[in-house]
Amino acid sequence: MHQNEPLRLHVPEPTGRPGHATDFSYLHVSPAGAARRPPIDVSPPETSDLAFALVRVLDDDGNALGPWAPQIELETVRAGLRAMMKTRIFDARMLVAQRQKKISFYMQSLGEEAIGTAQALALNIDDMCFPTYRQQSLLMARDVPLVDLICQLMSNEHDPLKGRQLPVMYSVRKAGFFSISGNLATQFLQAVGWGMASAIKGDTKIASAWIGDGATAEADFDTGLTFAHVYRAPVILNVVNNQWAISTFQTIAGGENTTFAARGVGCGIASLRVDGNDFLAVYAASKWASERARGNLGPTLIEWVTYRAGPHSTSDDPSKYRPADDWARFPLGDPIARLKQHLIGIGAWSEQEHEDTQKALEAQVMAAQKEAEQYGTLANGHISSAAAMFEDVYKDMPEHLRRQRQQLGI
Ligand SMILES: Cc1ncc(C[n+]2csc(CCOP(=O)(O)OP(=O)(O)O)c2C)c(N)n1
Repeated sequence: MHQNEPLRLHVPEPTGRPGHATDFSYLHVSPAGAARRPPIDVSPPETSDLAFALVRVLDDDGNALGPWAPQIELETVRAGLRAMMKTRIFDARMLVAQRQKKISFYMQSLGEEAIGTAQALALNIDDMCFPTYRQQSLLMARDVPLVDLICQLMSNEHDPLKGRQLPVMYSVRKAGFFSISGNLATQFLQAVGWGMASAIKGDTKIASAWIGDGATAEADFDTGLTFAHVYRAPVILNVVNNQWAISTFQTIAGGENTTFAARGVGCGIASLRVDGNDFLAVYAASKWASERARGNLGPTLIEWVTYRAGPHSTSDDPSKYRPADDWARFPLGDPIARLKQHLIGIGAWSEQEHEDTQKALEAQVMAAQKEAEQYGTLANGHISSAAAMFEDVYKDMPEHLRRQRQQLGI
């Protein structure tokens, strides 16, 4: 033993940096079909191995393998592919709109489209999702009108949120999409409370909580796990591990030599680590967790292993902190390409259909943007009335806000 050796602080570092390729062996990718599928009434400690494994269905050739291959209608899978494609097209289009100064800010979900899409299709429409800013695929899968979303992004006269929120911070109650907040992790704990309320009322709806790998370092994550475990809340606890939180690698949020799924097991929660770029695995694991929740069997934590393929936001430049070709080397690939390959392989899709769908969705997004722009863009000043700025701070406007509004002469 080196008794007198000076102590050192360990600061985790990614293996890859600009100009130096990432070594992705840290992901411990297992083959498709290898992970076992326990019964839904499994006790949480018995999921320990699954919290360190990787549930996968689609292999590299697009075959669906193993016990997690879901019972799913072909039409639902095709709808899933379309929703993923729509998400990506919408993201690309809005990125351009931000560069053209029509909107002030945008966040893409490139590479993560399967997670929200497949879970939305596995849930009921009245189950409430508590998303972060990177689950627009939930909205796409639930067919929320694109015009409403674009009006929010443009903060124009038809913005459902009246220009009060940063672009992307949608709120679509009737589509089971809880108001996004910029404060990381807060919604994770609130989702647990919503699930508890559903149980207190004797309802049948469940909640779906969302958080990124970085935000798991917030205290609300741990508090959420404690409450979910103690009250056996009907909630799916989704951790999207896309490897990065802006410029910080997931190891600095606690992912080194362990998994985020393992955190659930330690708190007495059934936990799975799943290939987040595998639409069929996402659907199957989400269904499994929803059946547990609906059957009063308790919460499930699912770590979705994926990769944030784009910049963190329109304000970020990833070339400063990670290799430019990182996504191309990521072992779990592209969720859209993988599902496309699977569907073509079973004769349920074709290159032609893909191309036609791509064109039709591009036209749909363009038409929605054109319509939304009629109500104003950031550039032309068609915004909600300034008087609306004072509304909804409280249910009834207090005297001091009334006075402030009068001081503006409106
Ligand atoms: C409480 C709080 N702290 C810091 C921030 C600034 N911030 C915004 S996004 C982000 C990174 C979050 O990363 P992660 O949770 O991994 O999600 P991802 O962006 O990768 O989807 C940070 C630090 C914030 N919005 N709220």
